[in-house]
Amino acid sequence: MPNQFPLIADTGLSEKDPSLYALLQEEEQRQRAKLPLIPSENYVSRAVREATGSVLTNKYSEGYVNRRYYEGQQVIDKVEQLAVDRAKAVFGVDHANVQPYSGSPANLAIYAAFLKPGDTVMGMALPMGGHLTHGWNVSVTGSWFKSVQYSVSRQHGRIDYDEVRGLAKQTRPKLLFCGGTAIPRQIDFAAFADIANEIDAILVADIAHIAGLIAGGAHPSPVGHAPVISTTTHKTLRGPRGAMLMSTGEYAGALDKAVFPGLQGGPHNHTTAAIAVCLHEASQPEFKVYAQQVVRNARVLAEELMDRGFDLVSGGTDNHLILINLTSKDILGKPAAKALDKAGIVSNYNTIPYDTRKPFNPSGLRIGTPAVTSRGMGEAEMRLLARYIDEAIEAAKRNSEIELARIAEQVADLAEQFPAPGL
Ligand code: DSN
Repeated sequence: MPNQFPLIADTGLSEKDPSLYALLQEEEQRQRAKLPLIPSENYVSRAVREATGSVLTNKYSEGYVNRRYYEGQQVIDKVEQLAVDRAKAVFGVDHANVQPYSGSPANLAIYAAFLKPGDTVMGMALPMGGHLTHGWNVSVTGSWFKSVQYSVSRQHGRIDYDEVRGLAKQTRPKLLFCGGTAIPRQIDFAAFADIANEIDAILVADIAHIAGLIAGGAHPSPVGHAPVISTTTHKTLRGPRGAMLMSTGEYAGALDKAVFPGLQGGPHNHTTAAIAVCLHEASQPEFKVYAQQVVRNARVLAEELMDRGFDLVSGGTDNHLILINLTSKDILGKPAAKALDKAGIVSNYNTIPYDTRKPFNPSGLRIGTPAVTSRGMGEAEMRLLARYIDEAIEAAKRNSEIELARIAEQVADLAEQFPAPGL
């Protein structure tokens, strides 16, 4: 039977849309040739990419396993159940919801589950290392709710738990967030749990940055301390861009209702499938080796940078992340990050605690080791990277494009020796 009307040609991307195809090729080449030190970025495996690009993108499935508003869920239900079961096994939690579209919607669902507008939430201030959705003022979490923000100590750049306790007792938030985006030190979940218990608040551990480290046993787990846990899946966990909420049984129903129908419609089933794949990968013995190496690499990179006169917030790192205060190097974060990018090292400028500068050109630089460790790099390569960072920053101060180009060649050689997975 001939087609009754002209169909949209079903050709591959290179033929259908050469302009977009060329852009994707360009980005793939960039990801191969440059070394990403952005601590929230990583490379997914080929298997995770395959699941992300799978036919599951064609399916609607509002609701939860065996409770859907659309038919045709024979496969989707099994996929989501697999992802949920694997999340529960990897993190040792009672309940997991794998539907949040990403970290910010996941965190918003926590507010929807437990707070009314105007209630009080407490989290770490964004410029201190927290996250926008932990009550920072430009986020709706800081304007629709009464927000109390804690800092790190001016002296040592770490959380001062007595100060957090004092503020919590004074302001009595209903939700207490721990975790963030620029915290180079281990989070003491037990200390946070004590504080939350004293004021009868629900403790939320946002483990987005460290989920992979926790899964691999390279950072203590919040399970048993925080009854609600939020995470993205694409950082150290090496999954697709997505998120999960995990909790004790007590809070399961409220969280599920808040995600759907509270905030979201149909889950992104292709992402759910890819989350299932990354959780399978995270349960393998090799993942433990990976997570430990991420931390070891960060420690070596931090030590090497300090030996070269860099001032690190908190004096080092316990995890995957290093926050550099560039003030003593006489350069700002933005020109430093731009120079590093020219040298083939991708980082991001970042505020440092008590920064006197604005976030768009702050005093700090944030780097981390998850992606380069995924490429198989170890301590020797971290020493080289510290040298390249140091040289690139000195070159930037002299405006030496020639020197940056020379470093870029060396970085490209190093990148070639350690091919990026999944490409
Ligand atoms: N944007 C993420 C990060 O880079 O840490 C946090 O949401």
